[in-house]
Amino acid sequence: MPQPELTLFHFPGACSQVALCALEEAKLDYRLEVVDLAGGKQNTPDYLAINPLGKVPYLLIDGVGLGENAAILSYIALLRPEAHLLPSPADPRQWAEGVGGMSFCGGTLHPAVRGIANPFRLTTGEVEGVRERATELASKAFKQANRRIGEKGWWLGDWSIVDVYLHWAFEVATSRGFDATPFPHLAALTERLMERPSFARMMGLKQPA
Ligand SMILES: N[C@@H](CCC(=O)N[C@@H](CS)C(=O)NCC(=O)O)C(=O)O
Repeated sequence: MPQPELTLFHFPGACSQVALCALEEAKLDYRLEVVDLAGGKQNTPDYLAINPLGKVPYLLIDGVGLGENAAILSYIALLRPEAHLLPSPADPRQWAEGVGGMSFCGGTLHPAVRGIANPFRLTTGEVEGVRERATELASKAFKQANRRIGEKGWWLGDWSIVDVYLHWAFEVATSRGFDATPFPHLAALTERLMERPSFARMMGLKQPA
Protein backbone atom coordinates (compact mmCIF):
# COMPACT_ATOMS: atom_id res chain seq x y z
CA MET A 1 0.00 0.00 0.00
CA PRO A 2 1.49 3.42 -0.92
CA GLN A 3 2.27 5.47 2.13
CA PRO A 4 0.43 8.75 2.76
CA GLU A 5 2.21 11.95 1.79
CA LEU A 6 3.80 13.31 4.97
CA THR A 7 5.16 16.76 5.82
CA LEU A 8 6.58 17.43 9.27
CA PHE A 9 6.81 20.98 10.60
CA HIS A 10 9.81 21.07 12.88
CA PHE A 11 12.34 23.29 14.58
CA PRO A 12 15.80 21.94 15.47
CA GLY A 13 16.03 21.23 19.20
CA ALA A 14 12.25 21.52 19.74
CA CYS A 15 10.07 18.59 20.85
CA SER A 16 9.32 18.00 17.17
CA GLN A 17 12.67 16.21 17.06
CA VAL A 18 10.91 13.21 18.63
CA ALA A 19 8.45 13.05 15.72
CA LEU A 20 11.36 13.45 13.31
CA CYS A 21 13.15 10.51 14.93
CA ALA A 22 9.94 8.44 14.69
CA LEU A 23 9.68 9.11 10.93
CA GLU A 24 13.33 8.08 10.53
CA GLU A 25 12.90 4.96 12.65
CA ALA A 26 9.79 3.97 10.67
CA LYS A 27 11.70 4.53 7.41
CA LEU A 28 8.91 6.67 6.00
CA ASP A 29 9.34 9.20 3.21
CA TYR A 30 8.58 12.68 4.42
CA ARG A 31 9.17 16.32 3.69
CA LEU A 32 10.66 18.45 6.47
CA GLU A 33 9.57 22.07 6.87
CA VAL A 34 11.58 24.11 9.35
CA VAL A 35 9.55 26.66 11.31
CA ASP A 36 11.98 29.15 12.80
CA LEU A 37 10.68 29.35 16.37
CA ALA A 38 13.63 31.51 17.42
CA GLY A 39 12.62 34.04 14.78
CA GLY A 40 8.94 33.90 15.77
CA LYS A 41 7.87 32.33 12.46
CA GLN A 42 5.30 30.12 14.24
CA ASN A 43 3.13 33.21 14.67
CA THR A 44 3.18 34.39 11.06
CA PRO A 45 -0.15 34.32 9.18
CA ASP A 46 1.33 31.75 6.77
CA TYR A 47 2.09 29.22 9.50
CA LEU A 48 -1.03 29.98 11.56
CA ALA A 49 -3.06 29.19 8.44
CA ILE A 50 -1.52 25.71 8.57
CA ASN A 51 -1.54 25.23 12.36
CA PRO A 52 -3.64 27.83 14.21
CA LEU A 53 -1.92 26.91 17.51
CA GLY A 54 1.44 28.03 16.12
CA LYS A 55 3.25 24.96 17.47
CA VAL A 56 5.55 22.22 16.26
CA PRO A 57 5.42 19.30 15.72
CA TYR A 58 2.66 19.40 13.16
CA LEU A 59 2.22 16.63 10.60
CA LEU A 60 0.37 16.99 7.34
CA ILE A 61 -1.01 13.62 6.28
CA ASP A 62 -2.12 13.79 2.65
CA GLY A 63 -2.57 17.52 3.25
CA VAL A 64 -4.60 17.21 6.46
CA GLY A 65 -2.97 18.37 9.71
CA LEU A 66 -2.35 16.46 12.92
CA GLY A 67 -1.00 18.21 16.03
CA GLU A 68 0.36 17.01 19.39
CA ASN A 69 3.41 14.81 19.70
CA ALA A 70 1.52 11.94 21.36
CA ALA A 71 -0.97 11.78 18.48
CA ILE A 72 1.73 12.05 15.81
CA LEU A 73 3.89 9.38 17.44
CA SER A 74 0.87 7.07 17.83
CA TYR A 75 -0.05 7.59 14.18
CA ILE A 76 3.47 6.79 12.94
CA ALA A 77 3.67 3.75 15.24
CA LEU A 78 0.39 2.38 13.91
CA LEU A 79 1.27 3.17 10.30
CA ARG A 80 4.48 1.13 10.55
CA PRO A 81 3.90 -1.45 13.33
CA GLU A 82 7.01 -3.37 12.21
CA ALA A 83 9.16 -0.47 13.47
CA HIS A 84 8.00 -1.12 17.09
CA LEU A 85 7.95 2.53 18.08
CA LEU A 86 5.33 1.62 20.69
CA PRO A 87 3.86 -1.65 21.97
CA SER A 88 1.15 -3.22 19.84
CA PRO A 89 -2.43 -2.15 20.67
CA ALA A 90 -3.22 -5.87 20.51
CA ASP A 91 -1.94 -5.85 24.10
CA PRO A 92 -4.06 -3.11 25.72
CA ARG A 93 -2.00 -3.03 28.92
CA GLN A 94 1.32 -2.57 27.10
CA TRP A 95 -0.15 -0.07 24.63
CA ALA A 96 -1.45 1.93 27.63
CA GLU A 97 2.09 1.94 29.10
CA GLY A 98 3.32 3.51 25.86
CA VAL A 99 0.54 6.12 25.94
CA GLY A 100 1.39 6.73 29.60
CA GLY A 101 5.04 7.33 28.72
CA MET A 102 4.14 9.84 25.99
CA SER A 103 1.68 11.59 28.34
CA PHE A 104 4.32 11.73 31.05
CA CYS A 105 6.76 13.39 28.65
CA GLY A 106 4.22 15.72 27.03
CA GLY A 107 1.98 16.49 30.00
CA THR A 108 4.25 16.28 33.04
CA LEU A 109 7.81 16.89 31.87
CA HIS A 110 7.26 19.35 29.03
CA PRO A 111 5.52 22.07 31.10
CA ALA A 112 8.17 21.76 33.85
CA VAL A 113 10.97 21.94 31.29
CA ARG A 114 9.30 24.98 29.71
CA GLY A 115 9.38 26.65 33.13
CA ILE A 116 13.14 26.04 33.29
CA ALA A 117 13.97 26.94 29.67
CA ASN A 118 11.44 29.70 28.99
CA PRO A 119 10.03 30.91 32.33
CA PHE A 120 9.12 34.27 30.75
CA ARG A 121 6.42 32.37 28.78
CA LEU A 122 4.64 31.64 32.07
CA THR A 123 4.72 34.95 33.91
CA THR A 124 4.56 38.70 33.34
CA GLY A 125 6.59 39.14 36.54
CA GLU A 126 9.88 37.88 37.89
CA VAL A 127 11.07 34.70 36.20
CA GLU A 128 13.26 33.33 38.99
CA GLY A 129 10.32 32.08 41.10
CA VAL A 130 8.87 30.29 38.07
CA ARG A 131 12.21 28.67 37.29
CA GLU A 132 12.62 27.57 40.92
CA ARG A 133 9.18 25.93 41.08
CA ALA A 134 9.63 24.37 37.63
CA THR A 135 12.98 22.93 38.74
CA GLU A 136 11.26 21.32 41.74
CA LEU A 137 8.56 19.80 39.52
CA ALA A 138 11.13 18.61 36.98
CA SER A 139 13.31 17.08 39.71
CA LYS A 140 10.41 15.03 41.04
CA ALA A 141 9.43 13.77 37.58
CA PHE A 142 12.99 13.12 36.38
CA LYS A 143 13.69 11.22 39.62
CA GLN A 144 10.90 8.79 38.79
CA ALA A 145 12.06 8.50 35.17
CA ASN A 146 15.67 7.92 36.25
CA ARG A 147 14.57 5.15 38.62
CA ARG A 148 12.43 3.52 35.95
CA ILE A 149 15.19 3.56 33.32
CA GLY A 150 17.62 2.20 35.93
CA GLU A 151 15.27 -0.67 36.72
CA LYS A 152 13.95 -1.52 33.26
CA GLY A 153 16.77 -0.40 30.96
CA TRP A 154 14.33 1.52 28.74
CA TRP A 155 11.00 3.17 29.71
CA LEU A 156 9.05 0.12 28.54
CA GLY A 157 11.77 -2.48 29.06
CA ASP A 158 12.48 -2.55 25.30
CA TRP A 159 13.46 0.57 23.37
CA SER A 160 10.52 2.73 22.31
CA ILE A 161 9.95 6.26 21.06
CA VAL A 162 9.18 7.22 24.68
CA ASP A 163 12.94 7.00 25.42
CA VAL A 164 13.61 9.54 22.66
CA TYR A 165 10.94 11.87 24.11
CA LEU A 166 12.40 11.49 27.60
CA HIS A 167 15.85 12.26 26.24
CA TRP A 168 14.56 15.45 24.59
CA ALA A 169 13.04 16.74 27.86
CA PHE A 170 16.19 15.94 29.85
CA GLU A 171 18.49 17.47 27.27
CA VAL A 172 16.54 20.74 27.16
CA ALA A 173 16.48 21.00 30.95
CA THR A 174 20.17 20.25 31.42
CA SER A 175 21.21 22.57 28.60
CA ARG A 176 19.51 25.34 30.62
CA GLY A 177 21.36 24.65 33.86
CA PHE A 178 19.30 21.83 35.41
CA ASP A 179 21.73 19.64 37.36
CA ALA A 180 22.10 16.24 35.66
CA THR A 181 24.20 14.70 38.45
CA PRO A 182 21.36 12.99 40.40
CA PHE A 183 20.03 11.34 37.20
CA PRO A 184 22.83 9.15 35.80
CA HIS A 185 20.49 6.81 33.89
CA LEU A 186 18.94 9.75 32.06
CA ALA A 187 22.35 11.31 31.45
CA ALA A 188 23.47 8.05 29.82
CA LEU A 189 20.55 8.07 27.36
CA THR A 190 22.24 10.21 24.68
CA GLU A 191 25.13 7.79 24.20
CA ARG A 192 22.85 4.74 24.26
CA LEU A 193 20.35 6.26 21.83
CA MET A 194 23.13 7.35 19.46
CA GLU A 195 23.64 3.67 18.66
CA ARG A 196 20.33 3.79 16.76
CA PRO A 197 20.79 5.15 13.23
CA SER A 198 17.41 6.93 13.33
CA PHE A 199 18.42 8.88 16.43
CA ALA A 200 21.89 9.70 15.09
CA ARG A 201 20.30 10.93 11.83
CA MET A 202 17.78 13.03 13.73
CA MET A 203 20.57 14.57 15.83
CA GLY A 204 22.49 15.26 12.61
CA LEU A 205 19.44 16.94 11.12
CA LYS A 206 19.01 19.06 14.23
CA GLN A 207 21.06 21.97 12.99
CA PRO A 208 19.63 23.77 9.97
CA ALA A 209 22.02 23.86 7.04
N1 LIG B 1 1.43 19.82 23.53
C1 LIG B 1 2.24 20.03 22.35
C2 LIG B 1 3.33 21.02 22.71
C3 LIG B 1 4.07 21.49 21.49
C4 LIG B 1 4.97 22.66 21.83
O1 LIG B 1 4.80 23.37 22.82
N2 LIG B 1 5.96 22.86 20.97
C5 LIG B 1 6.86 23.97 21.15
C6 LIG B 1 8.27 23.57 20.75
S1 LIG B 1 8.99 22.41 21.91
C7 LIG B 1 6.44 25.11 20.24
O2 LIG B 1 6.00 24.89 19.14
N3 LIG B 1 6.61 26.33 20.73
C8 LIG B 1 6.32 27.51 19.96
C9 LIG B 1 5.45 28.46 20.70
O3 LIG B 1 4.80 28.07 21.67
O4 LIG B 1 5.41 29.62 20.31
C10 LIG B 1 2.83 18.70 21.88
O5 LIG B 1 3.03 17.82 22.72
O6 LIG B 1 3.07 18.53 20.66
